[in-house]
Amino acid sequence: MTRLARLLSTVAVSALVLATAARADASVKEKARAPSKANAALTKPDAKGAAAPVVKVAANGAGGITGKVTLKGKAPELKPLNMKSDPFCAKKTANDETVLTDGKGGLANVVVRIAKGVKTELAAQPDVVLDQDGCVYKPRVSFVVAGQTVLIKNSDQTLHNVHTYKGPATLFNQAQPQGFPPLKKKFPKPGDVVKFKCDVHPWMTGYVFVTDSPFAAVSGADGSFAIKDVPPGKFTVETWHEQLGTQTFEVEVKDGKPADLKVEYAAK
Ligand SMILES: [Cu+2]
Repeated sequence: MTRLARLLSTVAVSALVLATAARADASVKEKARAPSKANAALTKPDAKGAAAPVVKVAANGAGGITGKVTLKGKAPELKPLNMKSDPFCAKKTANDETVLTDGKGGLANVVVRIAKGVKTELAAQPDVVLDQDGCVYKPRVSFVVAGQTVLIKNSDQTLHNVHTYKGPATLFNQAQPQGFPPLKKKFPKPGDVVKFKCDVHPWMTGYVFVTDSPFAAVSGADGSFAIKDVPPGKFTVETWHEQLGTQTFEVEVKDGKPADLKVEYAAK
């Protein structure tokens, strides 16, 4: 009932999605094709002249983009990090998770996002939490909508030093002793990949991908991902992996059902 009430109170776009969800279909095409009648109506320029569908974050489109990222070829062996240089970290264990699979081909930590085709009137978003926990960044890979707050915590009983980079350039570099409150940071530029390092513990690595909408996801342990509440339309989806690079897909979400997207990376 709560969900229904929420749906009824959302924008016209999602109302139309709901109305057509029952006879919905979804498909992924490498090449763009003519939009369906419903899609054409939804992507018509609005009063402000914007061509892309405008969606409030709270609006629940019944569609989505779901799928799985796989690694073709042999996954590298997981190697434990050497954390002996710090007595606190030495008591912890962690692996180098640069390329992380589930052993069955599923590839984790891939950012999947709609890079083109949707505009968002961004409602208030909860902070994204990045924790320094066990002398590693958790999660290793995440995304944040430009302008949204990243809350950087230090849950360890040791000094960390949050050193962020865009490419080779430092964005900020701030010590965070144990017990200190979280740092609150915002990243304004969509498309930026912010790399997190720690000058005290050189093995610590994290990435925050800055998106221009909440229509994004990070593949989980088994490689699966789900971008929810996507309105009907044609979108350019971009995938990003810290070592294996970027790929682009054209995806069409028809009224309602999730479009299925299979993403494959070749092992290096
Ligand atoms: Cu550290």
